[in-house]
Amino acid sequence: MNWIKGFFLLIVAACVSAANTSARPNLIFVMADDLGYADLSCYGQEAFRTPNLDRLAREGVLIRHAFVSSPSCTPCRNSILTGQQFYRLDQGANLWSTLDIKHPNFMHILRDAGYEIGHWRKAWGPGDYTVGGYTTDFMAKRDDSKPFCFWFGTSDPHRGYELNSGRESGIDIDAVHVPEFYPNEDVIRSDIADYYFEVQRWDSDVAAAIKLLEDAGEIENTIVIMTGDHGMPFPRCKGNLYNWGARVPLAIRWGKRIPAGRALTDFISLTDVAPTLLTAAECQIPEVMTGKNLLPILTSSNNGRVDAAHDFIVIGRERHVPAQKMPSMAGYPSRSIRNDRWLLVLNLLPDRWPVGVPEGATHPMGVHADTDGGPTKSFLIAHKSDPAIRKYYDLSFAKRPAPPKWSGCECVTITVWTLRGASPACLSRSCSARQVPGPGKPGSTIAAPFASRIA
Ligand SMILES: [Ca+2]
Repeated sequence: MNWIKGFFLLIVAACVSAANTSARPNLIFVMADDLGYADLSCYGQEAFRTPNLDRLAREGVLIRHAFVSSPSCTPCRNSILTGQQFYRLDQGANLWSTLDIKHPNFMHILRDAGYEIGHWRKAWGPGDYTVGGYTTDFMAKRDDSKPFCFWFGTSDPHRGYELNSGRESGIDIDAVHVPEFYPNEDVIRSDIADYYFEVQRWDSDVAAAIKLLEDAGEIENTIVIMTGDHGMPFPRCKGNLYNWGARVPLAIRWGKRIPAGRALTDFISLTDVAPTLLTAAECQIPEVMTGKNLLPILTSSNNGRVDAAHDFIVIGRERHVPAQKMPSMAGYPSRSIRNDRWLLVLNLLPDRWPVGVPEGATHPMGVHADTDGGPTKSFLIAHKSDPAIRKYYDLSFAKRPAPPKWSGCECVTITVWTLRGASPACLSRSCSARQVPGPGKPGSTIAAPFASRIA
């Protein structure tokens, strides 16, 4: 395929040059689009194999508790590029937005430090990056004397799918794992198998890139990070703060620098990618970044939870698509904190529909527009009057509980920020923030409605 060849040529040029001129590592960030955390063999998937992604995990380290900042394409990618939680990025907290160039971006920091940077297929988006001050010459012509940082994006396994492509590729429909929040129906298993088909296609693309690095003799001096931007494009997954929405696969390989064959249970945010790569490239981490350098964890020889402080994660969302009643452009602000045992989700405006109104949304899809269209969504909606199906429909689409009136919650929240050393700017972008005393860090701010709800 020509587009694959084009990517290979770029990588070859970069690999050859880096081998000759720099001891600093090359960096490849391999990101799938809409890949659930459990859908690789190395995470226990048994209906199909992902040998190449498994190999990355086997030759490096597998992270079992990796989470996005926000389970939506643009805010997730913004948070990775900037090393900051999504809610600190102005309108960049939303899908179909922009990223203001005022926010330090690890790719640009690397460029300024002598790295050549580039990307292939879907890196940032969707949205209009030119409005934020970025230009279309992001893919500048390489200087062969520099190491490189390459964002290897794909559009797999994003919808749409070719109907029955999974079944016809040989996937056993009866072996498909149906999440507990769906009925075990043929049409749903087949839909999931079509998604599996694209996961396997992504696995093949990654294999080709890895082989290229090997052929160039650069694999040992390249940090390869493999992950996804949020869960699969199915109801109650993508766009949601639950496990199937915000948890992603994550494997990192760096030759002998990262002891191989390990699996970690530290809670890791993808906002940690930027400070980690900047440290490896001998660059300073901007103070504004809330992510943490993971190299001490990655280069340790331990398994399990290497750093006891990494025992929770913070996730949230604002607007995915404008899925509320027309002409509203509002989203569904919510925040969550989770650890090994618990997930606390705060639905800040529970009168709204969590994935969009049943009909008449601003978004042209109209019906529960935060969820991508497909056979599983169509089945649940078509059978919502059936008592046997209704509970599944409600789990995906019905309104959700209000935040608990829970004294003590504020302490938990502040402790979170203290442990992570972060400086929260605003926990709800949909409202005006005001200063409140924060025992963790002077000057911390949280949003007024959030503070009142947890008081
Ligand atoms: Ca995506």
